[in-house]
Amino acid sequence: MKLSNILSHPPSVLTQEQRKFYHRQGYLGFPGLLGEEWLRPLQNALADVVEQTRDYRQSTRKVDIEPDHSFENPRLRRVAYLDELAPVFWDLCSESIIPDIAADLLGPDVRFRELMMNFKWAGGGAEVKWHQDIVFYPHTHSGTLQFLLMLDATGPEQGPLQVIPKSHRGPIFSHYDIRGNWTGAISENDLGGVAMDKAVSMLGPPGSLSVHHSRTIHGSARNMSERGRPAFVVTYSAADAVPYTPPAYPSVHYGRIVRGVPSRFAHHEEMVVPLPPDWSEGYTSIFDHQQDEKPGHSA
Ligand SMILES: O=C(O)CCC(=O)C(=O)O
Repeated sequence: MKLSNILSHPPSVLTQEQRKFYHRQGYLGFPGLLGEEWLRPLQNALADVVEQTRDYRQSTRKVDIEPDHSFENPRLRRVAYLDELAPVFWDLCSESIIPDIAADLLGPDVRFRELMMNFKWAGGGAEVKWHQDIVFYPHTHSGTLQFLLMLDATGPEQGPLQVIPKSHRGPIFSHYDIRGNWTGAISENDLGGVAMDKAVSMLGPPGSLSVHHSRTIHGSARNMSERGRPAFVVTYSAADAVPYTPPAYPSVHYGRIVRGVPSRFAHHEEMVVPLPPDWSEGYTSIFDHQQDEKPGHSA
């Protein structure tokens, strides 16, 4: 759906000004948006997941562990397919205000893509290098977006999500190295032309939510603080944005309509998008792919 059509639908939860800000800047922040009625059950369900994975010795299709993960000191990097693991996780994706915001930004018909948790533990939780999501899951147009919901308070020293305003209007970068290996990150060279000094950190109390456009450059530094930075990562697409590569995390809810109705048309936007590797046989996580790269987060 074209932007003018999106904006002509009355919003359900955002102001028209917020919608315009998102489309101009490529992101929006909602400090402290979700309250205890959501956070408490989410925390409990997540604690169960951590308990059940204490004895993991290696990463699996669903659970990506840090190298020093142990029973006594669990350090998960990411748990994917979360929407399958407890009803409250799927409720968050389908019944909360989050899909309402997605519908205000993408148009009324919205598909769910995936839900995962990036833990970013205290004392060194992994960096996410600068990247653009569209390269991980290209669609016929760029109407996909990613939310981060902060389970705990997030300050500047915890490796918060950072976004580069207006970068969704710039180039789509390769995310491959010069030898043609997938890195899942934008090269230092390409970042040289980006306004990295304009990076905005998404901070706030527990329940803070951010959303960014599929072309927005974003990343986050290692968490060297003494407090973790657990973030739920939820992605959606407009129903008329049709994916043409296999999903990294094909959960049972992948592609489900969460607002509105299925589209009878595909909307195409002219853009050149590097194709990601074929992940139909399995995917671990962005952290795993970015591991081999030199440290990259300097904003
Ligand atoms: O957890 C973060 O800080 C960034 C999340 C992200 O961009 C991703 O997982 O693709």
